[in-house]
Amino acid sequence: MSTSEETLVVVKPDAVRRGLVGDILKRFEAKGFSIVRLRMTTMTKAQAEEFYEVHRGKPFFGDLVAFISSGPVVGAVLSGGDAVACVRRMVGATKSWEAEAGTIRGDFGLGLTDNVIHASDSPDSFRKESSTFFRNAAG
Ligand code: FUP
Repeated sequence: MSTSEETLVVVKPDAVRRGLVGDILKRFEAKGFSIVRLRMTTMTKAQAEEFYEVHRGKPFFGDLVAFISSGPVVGAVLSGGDAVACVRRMVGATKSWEAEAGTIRGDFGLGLTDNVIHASDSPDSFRKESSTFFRNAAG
């Protein structure tokens, strides 16, 4: 039996612009995860910098922050068995062109910074990222 836990996914601006929100979230529901929190928002630059804090100082940090705050994103907290690891497997490899067919990045994108979706990589990241993402959100 897997232990129930929560994780955060953020459908990135490239995927929102392309009208893929429904197709992407549907996969998590079909798998058996429950969407327990949902928010569409455009991140401020400061919020984006905090969200990607672990990457501060890396050469791609500026482009990453500019991209994630370039338009609306949809964040969802997913709840279910082994959510962090299972959702990461469903999302696929960071470089979308290398991601396996059947994964979200493998099926919907070709980018690196613009790689369709973000998913927390640990329970600790989930706590930090969701607190940043949902700050000042109603509900
Ligand atoms: P992932 O956990 O799969 O999202 O991947 P990483 O934590 O390694 O990367 C975080 C974000 O930085 C991703 F959106 C991809 C992006 N990135 C770049 O834009 N350039 C790089 O060289 C590495 C990562």
